Amino acid sequence: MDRHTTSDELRRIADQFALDGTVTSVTPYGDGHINVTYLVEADRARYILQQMNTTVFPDTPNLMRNIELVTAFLRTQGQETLELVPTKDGRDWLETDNGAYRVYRFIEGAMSYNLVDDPRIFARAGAAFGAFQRRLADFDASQLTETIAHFHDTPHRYADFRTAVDADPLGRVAGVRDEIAFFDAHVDDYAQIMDALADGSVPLRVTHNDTKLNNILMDAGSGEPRAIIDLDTVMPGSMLFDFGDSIRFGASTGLEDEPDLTKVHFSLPLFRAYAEGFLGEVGGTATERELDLLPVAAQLMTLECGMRFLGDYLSGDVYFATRYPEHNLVRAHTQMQLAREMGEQMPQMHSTIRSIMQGSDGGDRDA
Ligand code: ADP
Ligand code: GN1
Ligand code: MG
Repeated sequence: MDRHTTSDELRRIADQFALDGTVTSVTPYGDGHINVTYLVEADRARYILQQMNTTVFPDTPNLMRNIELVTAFLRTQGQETLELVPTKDGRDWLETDNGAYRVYRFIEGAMSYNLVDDPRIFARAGAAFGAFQRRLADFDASQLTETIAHFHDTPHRYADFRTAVDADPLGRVAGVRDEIAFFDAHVDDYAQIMDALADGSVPLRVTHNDTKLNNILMDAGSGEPRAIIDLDTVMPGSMLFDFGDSIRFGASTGLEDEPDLTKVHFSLPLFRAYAEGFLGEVGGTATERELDLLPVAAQLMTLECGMRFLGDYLSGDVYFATRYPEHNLVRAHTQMQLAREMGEQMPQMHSTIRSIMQGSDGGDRDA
């Protein structure tokens, strides 16, 4: 994909969408790792223009169909959500020699976080992702295409990681032997969620699958959640993926790419806050096995993301957007540190979930 589209080209691309008013500027925007995102300012409204990552999501028609279906469904429930702006000739997206583009209305008056230290904010994120999943419980999952196969299949991710280690195209393996050994040492843990899905003790639900904190927009005034964004990976999955991935990113005292590991720690108070918010929405429908695996899921999603970052570093940074050569390695290090600390605090995480389910927070469970 082309990350160097000129601003004239971008204006021409934006001009092909049915925008309100004339385009005045197009500038890079946001912290996403996958799509190339721009803010489009027109004289009467603002928009998000995205060059979709067609390497990561090769089936654009079905990806866009998923997004249409899910956003239409959420809208009927009165939930604010992404709103696609069609091209002037009425299409959902634009195919150019340079790639595939789409436009969303800019959700005004909202903000997102890459880091929180206030548990109350994180609890709201938990409630919002929980509510998202609860709402989609009534959505017919058979309509959805799986946009990326094996997305949170951790044993499959580990096999991909080992393939990257064996290929070692840049000779980077020699510098990260300890990191590789760390992910190898956890090999017996990786199948826990997939096994539970296979034996039916964990049900398949419609899940978001990319629940990091910056994929939720909060109202800039009230601080209340407004909309869940980045709907590219909404597909059948486990509640454990959504819970675990949120904890991975948000229950940390440091940024995902913080190079100073003394700043990066797993925070049990943030874990508790998120779990209270999330289980307040979905605790009543969770199976015993799901509740039991929530702490494990936090660690597994962290290990999985860590090995994806390290694998991408070894492969030459072809998947995640990076700003400097060691960026994926720095990200892998934060995930390793968090996964290690989660392992140490596993008993405390379990007792936190138990106490939430016994208290009023998830109390609709027995109702
Ligand atoms: P990626 O898949 O690369 O993560 P996202 O869809 O998450 O891309 O978009 C990247 C960023 O752009 C988001 O984190 C958010 O800050 C911003 N963004 C995306 N869509 C909107 C929107 N409709 N309104 C306002 N901001 C948005
Ligand atoms: C990517 O698209 P974005 O930046 O929200 C990735 C997630 C990772 C995350 C790590 C489609 O999310 O799976 O957990 O980076 N998305 C995809 O920050 O691979
Ligand atoms: Mg995103």
